[in-house]
Amino acid sequence: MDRNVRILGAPTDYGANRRGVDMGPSAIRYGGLTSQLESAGVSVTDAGDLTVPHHATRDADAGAENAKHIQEVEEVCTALADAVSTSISDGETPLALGGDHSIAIGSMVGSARDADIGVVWFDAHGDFNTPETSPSGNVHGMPLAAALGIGDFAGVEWANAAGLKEENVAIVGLRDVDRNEAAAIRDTDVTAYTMSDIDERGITEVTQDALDVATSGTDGIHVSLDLDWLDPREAPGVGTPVRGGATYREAHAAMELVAKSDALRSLELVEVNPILDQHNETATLATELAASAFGKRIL
Ligand code: 5AB
Ligand code: MN
Ligand code: MN
Ligand code: MN
Repeated sequence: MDRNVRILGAPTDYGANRRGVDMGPSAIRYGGLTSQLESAGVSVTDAGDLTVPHHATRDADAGAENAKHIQEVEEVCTALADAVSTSISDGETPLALGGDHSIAIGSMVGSARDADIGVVWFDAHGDFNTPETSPSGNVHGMPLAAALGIGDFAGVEWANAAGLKEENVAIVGLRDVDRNEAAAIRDTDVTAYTMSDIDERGITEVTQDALDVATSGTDGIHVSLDLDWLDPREAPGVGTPVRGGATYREAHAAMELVAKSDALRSLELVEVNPILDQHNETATLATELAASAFGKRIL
């Protein structure tokens, strides 16, 4: 079946505390996204960027201290959820470009609107904080908890509209998890693989297990790729780099397995920060990994 991919830019940094990640969509496009995707044999429509309220028009201290800019995050995520769900209804596969990882709440809500979905979350971090446990108040450290309805996101019912099942969520590549966040992950039925699991079992086995978790009894999967999943040597252009991440080859191997699963319903590339990047290499890498996830073949 021919796949039609719809690019949806979400140029927001309201969920993070380092400016610049809002330029991710431009950098990823400039890194050759459309031609990479076409080389994977999919047809591409670029829908441009969602409208994100400009910082100059918003109070710098908006939102509670423990969930900063939650109003702006909601605005962006609500618009993204609609765009993702419309794209899927039109028979396409939406590809969301962040932006910080808070946009994942919108992607998941949209992807799950008319279906039961699983999620595979490639990240150095758990993104499982809640306003109570977060050390930073930055919502990009909370999207998985928010979408699962965990924690006191007062007035944030929009976030857990995805109706995700914990048993269908897998996190891959953990190496920087806050103490209370770790306890929260352990308390759930979410499956979490650390970098040590990848060391011991190899990327292929771990990713296949994660895909099995996400596809079991679901209609398809959302794959969320935080570029800080990769080692900072490969992906320096991210706001929260952590040493000891996935290598270039491991990342491609994992994305190739995503393609093989034939279950991909929506994809997102997040946390690319061109201000912190070197020669746009992180953005370019993101485009290559997306091509692998859509089945790019060498032979
Ligand atoms: B990312 C931290 N756990 O909650 C927090 O990049 C970092 O989307 C979150 O994975 C990193 O602020 C969020 C310390
Ligand atoms: Mn991360
Ligand atoms: Mn949900
Ligand atoms: Mn993340």
